[in-house]
Amino acid sequence: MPYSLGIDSSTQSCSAIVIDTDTGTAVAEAAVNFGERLPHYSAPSGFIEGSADGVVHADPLMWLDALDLLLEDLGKLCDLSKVAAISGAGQQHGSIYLNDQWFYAVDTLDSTEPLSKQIQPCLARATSPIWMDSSTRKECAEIASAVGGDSIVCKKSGSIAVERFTGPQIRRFYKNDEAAYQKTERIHLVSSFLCSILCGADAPIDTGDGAGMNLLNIQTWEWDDELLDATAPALKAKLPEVSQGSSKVGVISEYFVAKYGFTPGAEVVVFTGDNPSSLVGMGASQPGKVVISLGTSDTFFAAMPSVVADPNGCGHVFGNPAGGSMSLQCFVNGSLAREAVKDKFAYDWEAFTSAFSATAPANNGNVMLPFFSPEISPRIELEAPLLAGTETFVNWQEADSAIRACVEGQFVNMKLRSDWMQLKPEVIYLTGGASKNDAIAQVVADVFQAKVQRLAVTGSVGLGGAMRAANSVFGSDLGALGDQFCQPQADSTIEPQVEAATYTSTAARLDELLSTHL
Ligand code: ADP
Ligand code: XUL
Repeated sequence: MPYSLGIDSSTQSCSAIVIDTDTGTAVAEAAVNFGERLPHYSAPSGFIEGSADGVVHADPLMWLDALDLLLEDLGKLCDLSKVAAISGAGQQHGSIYLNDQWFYAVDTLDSTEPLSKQIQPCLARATSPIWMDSSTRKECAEIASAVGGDSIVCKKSGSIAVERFTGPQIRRFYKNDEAAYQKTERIHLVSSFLCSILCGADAPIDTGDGAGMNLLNIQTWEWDDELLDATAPALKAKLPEVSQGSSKVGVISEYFVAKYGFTPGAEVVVFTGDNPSSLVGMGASQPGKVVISLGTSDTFFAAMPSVVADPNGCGHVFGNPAGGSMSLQCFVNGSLAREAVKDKFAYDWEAFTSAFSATAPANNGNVMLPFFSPEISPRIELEAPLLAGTETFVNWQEADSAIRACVEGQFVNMKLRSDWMQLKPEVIYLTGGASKNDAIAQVVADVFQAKVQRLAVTGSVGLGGAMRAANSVFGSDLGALGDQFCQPQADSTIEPQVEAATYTSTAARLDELLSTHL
């Protein structure tokens, strides 16, 4: 069987994985860190530093240079002529603004010149706002008010108008530089931009990444006319087509054949957002499994059996590249909150972990909402945690109890905020830096009353791309690919150890604490 290639253009790097579905192995992996390999873009962490008012942009030409470097590296590690299926993903929400030269340029890429040099004249806006940009509060309010309120935006697009989402970003561009907006003939997401380059043709946006724009209707999976009108004039003509995540959109451009030795005719499948791709790459694209990622912030995502939007407006609904939809909910106070409690008592992670054996599940009624910074799930402007319980506990005099309360508070809150998804997970896949901590994993299993597993997979975004490509091009079953590539680590399973009702009173106390501050 030929190989399948998955590409992940993320915030700090562009990486790739080549898989062989016959042998169930990764043939090659490579990564290009933007800051390290492309220092002349002055973006050590992948974005241009020093902007004011919440503006965070990146140079889209940097993503193209990284793609060239990545394929050059990858070609030294494996035989790229064996690749017959290609897909990938981009950091969500980021947007690229292209003029009328784009359509011809992407169709006639010259393998003797770098990609960046050929696309540079096509940019109608020199830089791209990315997901870290929070400059559009005003535009979010304007869009919501134009269509009748946040709840309508949420019902239509799967999320309330959110600062980092592409629609509000487009509106800000239109308001600040109308002439450049008028010159813009195509607006791409990071995913659809790179997909276009790879297949040498203007590519569609998939329903997974498209739903992160506040422009796509999650019932019809088509651009929503009312949201388009509320965002900027004549926007529909500037957007690509929408397609389902399994669509084949073209074959590899001659540029990559001549330059890196790909085989003509290698098929390209539509790209998606990094989170939808990770859902596939974690082996969780069918309902029943939930992924909880414990990184800087905590993220909860899952395939959904039906399309419902969060009535509270905190969560997001995206298209699931495997069909249907997925939910995603972000919790700002994740690892950094756990670290803040740990550091308050000058503990290391070992002492932090021991605190759980020194205390009992449900913590004798001592509870905490560990919000050290404003939270978005639920939306609450706090700068310090809320505590309830014994006097010594609320005065931060019980270290072990505070640590348990922090973690229990995080996951009981996560369960309460994700109830709208109507999921009954059989298994939770834990990933991210804190997932290796067994005590934290035990609290997750106990609160959600589900088995918790850690997967051997690293780089689930790129892997998801390679699996999707193999699924669409070779007809390989996604479930079978998951069995091959997404196996749990040996001895990593944690079963619930307490009864379902254990956290009922914790949930009630946390809700009570919240209601006094909302
Ligand atoms: P990101 O991808 O957002 O950069 P990671 O997934 O790499 O984040 O996770 C990093 C976090 O993991 C650190 O902020 C740290 O708090 C947490 N972490 C590392 N080791 C442990 C541990 N043993 N127990 C709990 N948390 C840990
Ligand atoms: C999701 C989000 C981030 C980006 C970058 O809504 O903003 O997860 O996709 O990873």
